[in-house]
Amino acid sequence: MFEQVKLGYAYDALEPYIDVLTMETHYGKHHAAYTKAFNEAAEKAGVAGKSAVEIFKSLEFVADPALKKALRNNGGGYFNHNFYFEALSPTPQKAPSGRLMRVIDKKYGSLDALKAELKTAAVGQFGSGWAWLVTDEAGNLYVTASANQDNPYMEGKGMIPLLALDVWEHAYYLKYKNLRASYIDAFFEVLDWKVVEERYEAVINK
Ligand code: MN3
Repeated sequence: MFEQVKLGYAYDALEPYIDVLTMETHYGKHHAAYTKAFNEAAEKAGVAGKSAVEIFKSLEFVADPALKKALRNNGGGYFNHNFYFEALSPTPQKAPSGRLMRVIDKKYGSLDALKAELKTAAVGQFGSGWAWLVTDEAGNLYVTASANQDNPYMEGKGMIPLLALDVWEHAYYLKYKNLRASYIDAFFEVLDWKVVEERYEAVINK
């Protein structure tokens, strides 16, 4: 049974950066609906005992196109939102502190430069989708973007997500209207780099 991550904060705790109505709708409606539909599709496909990541990596073996689409869209919607919401915090650590910070400095020059690259990817994602900071198993970082609810596991390139930035209009339209870039700036105000760093450590220490 796939379940939404329990939020470690109240719906209004990310104000003024992410407003309470967006949180109620995004987590309480959109994410809840993806999770419900993913559970139904996983049950139907006989893969309910697998992890979401295992399901994403074996989507090509699902023969029924409608079922494959349901697993992809709702599974991505389930997983990506868990990944997104659990990295937000009203009291975020504003930068990584250990090896991740050193790798960012080396590759991008500074954390601000990495954030600028993520913002460019997020603003440039045409239509609905996500921007990502990903790593390969060796710890090399890359910035990517995906359409719809796709995620790096579905691309089969061995990339492991570290940070997910939701740029569907439902993530920002109630407060920021058409100003996606303003929402992205606000996202970084509540992004907890401690969580991102823990994910990185889990990959490189495996
Ligand atoms: Mn969303």
